[in-house]
Amino acid sequence: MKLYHFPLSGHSHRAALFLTLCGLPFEIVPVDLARGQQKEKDFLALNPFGEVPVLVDGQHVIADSHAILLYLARKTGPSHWYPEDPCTQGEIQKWLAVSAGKIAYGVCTARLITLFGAQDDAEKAIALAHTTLKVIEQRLGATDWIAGTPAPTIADIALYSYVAVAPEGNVSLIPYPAIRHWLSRLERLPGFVPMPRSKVGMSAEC
Ligand SMILES: N[C@@H](CCC(=O)N[C@@H](CS)C(=O)NCC(=O)O)C(=O)O
Repeated sequence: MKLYHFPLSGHSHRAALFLTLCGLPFEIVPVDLARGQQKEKDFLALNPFGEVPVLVDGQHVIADSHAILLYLARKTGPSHWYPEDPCTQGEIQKWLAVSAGKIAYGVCTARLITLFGAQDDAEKAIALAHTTLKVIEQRLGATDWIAGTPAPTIADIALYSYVAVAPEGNVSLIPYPAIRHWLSRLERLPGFVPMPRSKVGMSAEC
């Protein structure tokens, strides 16, 4: 399998993290977002939206980080990553939607501003980040894994990357002890690979 990837992208990281946690061999194909490689013809043929990550598995091309998580979870067969029962699947889908929405427009956008100088409303992104983290904190105060399962699911993987680097976007994790414990639990899983850290936002201070 080939993973088209940009190292500072949390969307790319969640796909790479899941591949390594599953012990699946893959080759990284770097896509230089700063150079606009994602908008070149060859890449657009893989993903017309011009975004990483994209997974290529033989004839199959899967764009979108959440689609990749689901594809890999189904490809590797039944497991704790995506349990069969409909209630858990519904719960997982709910958190994948949080990842694609509130996490993308909250913690992720706040970091895009500090790290890449994105023209966006930092105050609004940071406010959404905290509203979202408060809900996640409450949930993780009651269960080890976000979908309420005894073992991690792809919903935990989807949420991990941008939450882990939230301080880079000036979103402190100090008020969220349950989230910090959950991050540590994920980081102890065999095959874990870290999200690259950058000295921006609050992370510049430590
Ligand atoms: N829905 C997509 C979003 C992916 C995304 O936003 N990728 C960003 C990097 S983090 C990207 O490739 N941006 C390049 C651009 O917009 O030009 C997913 O979940 O994979």
